[in-house]
Amino acid sequence: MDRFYITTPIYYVNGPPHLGHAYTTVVADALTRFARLEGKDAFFLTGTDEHGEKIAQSAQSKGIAPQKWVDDVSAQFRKLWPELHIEPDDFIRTTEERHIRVVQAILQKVFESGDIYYGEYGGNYCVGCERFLDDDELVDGKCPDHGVAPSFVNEANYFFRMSAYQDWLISHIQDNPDFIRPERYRNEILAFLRKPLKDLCISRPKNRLSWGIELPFDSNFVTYVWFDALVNYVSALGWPDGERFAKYWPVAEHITAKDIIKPHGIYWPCMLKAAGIPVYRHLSVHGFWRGADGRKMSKSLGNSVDPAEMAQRYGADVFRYALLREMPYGQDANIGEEIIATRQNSDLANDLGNLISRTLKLVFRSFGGVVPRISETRVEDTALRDQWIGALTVVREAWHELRMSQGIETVIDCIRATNRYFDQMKPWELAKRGDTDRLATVLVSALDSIRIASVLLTPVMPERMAELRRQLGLTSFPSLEEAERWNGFTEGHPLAEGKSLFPRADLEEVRMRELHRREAAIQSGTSDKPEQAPVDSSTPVTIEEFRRIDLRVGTIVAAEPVPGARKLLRLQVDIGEAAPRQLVAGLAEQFEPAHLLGRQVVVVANLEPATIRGIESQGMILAADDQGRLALLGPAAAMPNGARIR
Ligand code: ME8
Repeated sequence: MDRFYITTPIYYVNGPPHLGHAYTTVVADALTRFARLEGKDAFFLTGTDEHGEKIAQSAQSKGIAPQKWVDDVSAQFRKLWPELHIEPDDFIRTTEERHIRVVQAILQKVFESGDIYYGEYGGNYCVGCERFLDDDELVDGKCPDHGVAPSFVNEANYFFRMSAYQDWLISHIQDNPDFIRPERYRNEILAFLRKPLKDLCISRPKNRLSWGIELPFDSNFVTYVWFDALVNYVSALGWPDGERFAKYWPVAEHITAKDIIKPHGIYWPCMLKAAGIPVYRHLSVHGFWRGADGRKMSKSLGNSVDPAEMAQRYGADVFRYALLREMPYGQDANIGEEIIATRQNSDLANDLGNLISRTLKLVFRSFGGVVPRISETRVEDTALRDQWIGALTVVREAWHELRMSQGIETVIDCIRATNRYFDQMKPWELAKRGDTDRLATVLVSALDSIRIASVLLTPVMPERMAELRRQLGLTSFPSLEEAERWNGFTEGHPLAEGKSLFPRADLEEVRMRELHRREAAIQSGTSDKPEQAPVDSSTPVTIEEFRRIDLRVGTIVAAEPVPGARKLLRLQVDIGEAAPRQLVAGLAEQFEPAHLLGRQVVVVANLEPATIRGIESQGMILAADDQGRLALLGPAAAMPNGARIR
């Protein structure tokens, strides 16, 4: 039997699970369920990463003993997964004995082979990333992912001779094009590898950090958290001689977001090679979720999405559907409650739900809820069949290549085609006319379509599809083999009555709720100027995208402080329109309102208005920012207000 082994990152327990964690784990769960539809023997691993400075610091800041802290937070992850219909086959914690044993055995093995040595090193350490950053990884002296300056650490430690594996790793990546995918992340890793690879510092002296796994060959040190964490992927399988290891390791596939490709794409393969363990088969990297406003999710912006709340409000299956549908794997995507609700209303209620309810209703009304006998088929019926059967190959390939969003879209396209078929065949009129033969064929075609959809959407919406299959009177575990059969119902097969599967959300209500979330965040926020998403210079903007930004010259005609807001000024800026624009800008710490009057500035004129401290801001003023020291931008010579900047 074909096998399938998938892992998520094991998540840091410095805080409760969030949407990003939920997404990767939903992806792994859905891929596992898809593998089972294909009849594969599948194993899905997730867990928590519980050692290291970051965790020790978060426990300390709460005044809680590290073990108690990690027990509590890890339990929050384990509690959330079933709420999202996520069913891992194992959940590993790095504080478990079964893991500690394997980390120490691998360290000992690599130590004995001569690839671990003692030495001294100084470098910039980011606790958020839990790794030393190279100088060229810093942006304005800060870690671009965590927005803080790393601290310089210089101490004697043990090192893993990673440099010895550089050439081997480059060839391995070149010889195995789908080792790291999608391609842009493979290229990113190959780009890292164009520079000489440094050896990896793999220990921390206990007198600085004791929360970790003791080195087996020197009890004065604990293991560096990444050398500890990555090993979970084999310790959970019982390396070296566990039955699961023999069964599943040869097909290992890791999924992570782009933030941790370096440990997964570089450290881990080198560690495996050094320990004499075959490398994993795939590393599949996805992008980052941003808020609905396109900015990095943050509490202070009120644009974050709480997975437990969404699952409760829409049902876990609808939430999973929205996540898998909205993010093309590998790219960044935006998410917010309105996006989820819109997906529910359009794809699920309008398309799928509508097809199910009108088909079942007619089968009950005209045939007493029993699948009728079909006599003749027409070209429209076979065209519908061909579309569904053709879609199966597309869907299967899409899931194999982690294009779940496309796989889902293909199913929804078929559902839409079935709805069009239904509209054209007008079975309600056939019923009225008493054309029972034709009516039977049309309804059975629709039923077959729904049955195939119930199989193909099971990985995404396991519970709703189980209920749908109950209503279709199906008792078997869904399989792709079943989906390949058209005319899959036998005459006389009874359907079961049931409730409507996909209710509709009131979008007005949803919008109000989102607005309240944002306002509440701004009201309660400590910062007047919300933290900005780091600039993503890896994805170029097109000239058309740039042209969409309407930049104008304007003159500041009024300026005053915003009461109660240390940093904010309320400005009126004439940009050549009938009335000046009102803007709220974070300039108060550096500029006296009076000194701004008459200054020409650059205004983003088509920025979505935002309400800040109850004042509507209708645009934004551009300034250069040197770690908080601001210089306003303006034309080098006086220009008419409203002059366009190109
Ligand atoms: O890095 N969008 O743990 P972590 C999408 N313990 N996915 C996101 C996301 C976002 N905005 N934010 C987080 C660690 N993720 C280490 C891993 S593995 C041996 C050790 C997801 O808690 C995504 O999967 O910081 C990302 O790679 C992971 O959470 C990072 O989780």
